[in-house]
Amino acid sequence: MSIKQSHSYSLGIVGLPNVGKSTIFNVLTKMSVPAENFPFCTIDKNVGIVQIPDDRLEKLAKHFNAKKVVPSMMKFVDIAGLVKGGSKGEGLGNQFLSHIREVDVIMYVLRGFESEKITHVYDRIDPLEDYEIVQSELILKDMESVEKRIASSEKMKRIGDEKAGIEVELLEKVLEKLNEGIPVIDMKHNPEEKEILEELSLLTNKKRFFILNTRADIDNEKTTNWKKELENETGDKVFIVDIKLLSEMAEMEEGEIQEYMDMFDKKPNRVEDIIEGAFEVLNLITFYTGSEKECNAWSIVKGSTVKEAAGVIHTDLEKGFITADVVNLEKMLEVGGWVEAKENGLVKNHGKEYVVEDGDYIIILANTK
Ligand SMILES: Nc1nc2c(ncn2[C@@H]2O[C@H](COP(=O)(O)OP(=O)(O)OP(=O)(O)O)[C@@H](O)[C@H]2O)c(=O)[nH]1
Ligand SMILES: [Mg+2]
Repeated sequence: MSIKQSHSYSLGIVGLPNVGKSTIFNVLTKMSVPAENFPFCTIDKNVGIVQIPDDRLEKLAKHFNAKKVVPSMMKFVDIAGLVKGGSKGEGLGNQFLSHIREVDVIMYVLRGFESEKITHVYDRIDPLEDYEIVQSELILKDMESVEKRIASSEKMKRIGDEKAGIEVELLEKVLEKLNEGIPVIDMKHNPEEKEILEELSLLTNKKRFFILNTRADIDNEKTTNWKKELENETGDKVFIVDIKLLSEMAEMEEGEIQEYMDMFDKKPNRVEDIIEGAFEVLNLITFYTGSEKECNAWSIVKGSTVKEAAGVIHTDLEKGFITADVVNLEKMLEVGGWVEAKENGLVKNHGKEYVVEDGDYIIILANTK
């Protein structure tokens, strides 16, 4: 039985041109060290798969002296900057929007930094308005997709397809709301409607969060207000990130970074904070498996059962699932290991309905023939 690479969730980076998207993409994707233990692969010049930094996995691997360590992964997609009217052929951006159809979460990068040298396409600094512009482009692209789908469903409806009829009715309502500037994710839909909409992979139906790119050493009122306004308007998480600082830190040694960080009263957000943010937005937790041969970290949506967790590792493990022994990884290591954890009654045996908790170390018993 082969071990499947943990399904990697993916994140799409969007924003106006020259706001720091590629810079942050480079910082995020450079985290990987060139050791075979930490697989890193660049699929395309603007797509990178990154290992999730994970202290608990490191501790587990050290405990077992594991030959191989397989962290959980996240895929990042960096696209060209969007501009107003992109959907009508301005700039390059809109044609690249299709590259982020499949991502699980969208990270907006908004420019808050002033610089004479770096041109702003609209010659002013206004992250809130920039957000509106970028979002409008996503909405326009979605309207295009919805209109196309309505046209094809109409045909099916005419030949008596009942489901197509329901779909047309729903999509027409969605189109109307999109036209009012409401992203799909902010509309109210019942589970059946949600399912129909899922299929369309609409850009404004994705979870999202914001990077407000501005200098870390000036904690000014302007930045705080931008953050508040954005949070109020969207209800989503906003990270203040000094992208230039991060890219400078990427070139430094760890000791040097610490010295640098100590200069700030309030610690600037780092790459780990951004990834943690993405995990939170996606509602993901991590569980662990492995021993001397190989230690793995796996990401899974909070609320998943241990049987579903088995499926993340291998479909055969889910199909043949019998039972699982589960212990909190850190508690297990505290008492000295698996045997000690068992002796101390920390290991619990669970059936398929057990809901996995963040930090669980799991041994699955399955009939895989
Ligand atoms: N002063 C300053 N410059 C920055 C910052 N972030 C990025 N830059 C600079 O801005 C320029 C554009 O950055 P990119 O990361 O290429 O921007 P982008 O959003 O990918 O731009 P497009 O690919 O054109 O859409 C580069 O010269 C960066 O060095 C920042 O926080 N402060
Ligand atoms: Mg770029």
